[in-house]
Amino acid sequence: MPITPTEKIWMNGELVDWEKAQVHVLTHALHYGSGVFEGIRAYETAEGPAIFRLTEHIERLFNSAKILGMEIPYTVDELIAATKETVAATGLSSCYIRPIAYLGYGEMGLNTLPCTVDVSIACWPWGAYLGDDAVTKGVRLKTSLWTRHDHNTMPPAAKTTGNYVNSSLAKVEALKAGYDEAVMLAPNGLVAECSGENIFVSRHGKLISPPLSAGALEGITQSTVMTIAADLGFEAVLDNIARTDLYIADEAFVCGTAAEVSSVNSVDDRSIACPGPMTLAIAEKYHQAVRGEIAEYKHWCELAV
Ligand code: PPE
Repeated sequence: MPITPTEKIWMNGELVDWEKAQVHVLTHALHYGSGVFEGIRAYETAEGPAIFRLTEHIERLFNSAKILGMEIPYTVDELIAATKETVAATGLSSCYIRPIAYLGYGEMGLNTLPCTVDVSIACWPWGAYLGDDAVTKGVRLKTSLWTRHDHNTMPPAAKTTGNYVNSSLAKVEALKAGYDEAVMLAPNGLVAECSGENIFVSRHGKLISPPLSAGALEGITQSTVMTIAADLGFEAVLDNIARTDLYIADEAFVCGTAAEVSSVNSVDDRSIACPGPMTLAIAEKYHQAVRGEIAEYKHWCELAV
């Protein structure tokens, strides 16, 4: 999806003009995928732009860095403040936010120990990730021929830039075959997640989503959905699912910061009732929660100014 430029990007402690936010071609992360990043959304609320679950996203960024053995030269609080400052500087009431910490210019080679860590935060307006009608019409999924990373190759728990080569292989394979998104299986053959979202199925009235141990990212939207589902009186658990759980699901949806809650209408051409009643109820409550319209979830909306 094309990027719409905004005013400023935060780079290593200062706001610079959008077009000046550049890196050297010999930046380590460009060669070796040595970066960690986040995808966050800010929404317009009655009190002004609010960044949804900002603290948890920044904490996950630090956990990704920890897995890589990368020392981010800022504190969690400093990057929370920097994210708010960036959103405020663009003047946008809602946007997508992309913080990234990466090994910078100056060292080449696989020994990352002497490398410097650079940090930047950009934001821009970003529409519906899987299409405007993804909740009502639903998306068509294809099981990828590419396997999700194993925990002992490229840890899927870390949101590492290099990990996303695997996601892109699956996404493009699905698009070229006429589908909207790819479901990825872990090396043990069980479902992990989609190329850029966690997945939920409903079977016998119970919602199930594969956890981190199944090769999924520990999604913040997944966690939000678990809370909303419980509050709606639905049983929801993190557990393993097989590919055939998807084929015979009562309903299914994918969720992520970018995709929000999007219904699934088929997996490998086996149709699934769409949009299902649980999916619709959860998607509606999520839509309200991120906009600060539900009192009990308001603590998730961290005001940018
Ligand atoms: N799994 C993967 C592989 C993933 O990339 C995401 C986010 C999720 C699960 C859901 O995580 P969370 O956003 O915390 O609920 N994918 C990001 C988009 C990837 C992209 O750059 O494109 C996102 O939603 O921001």
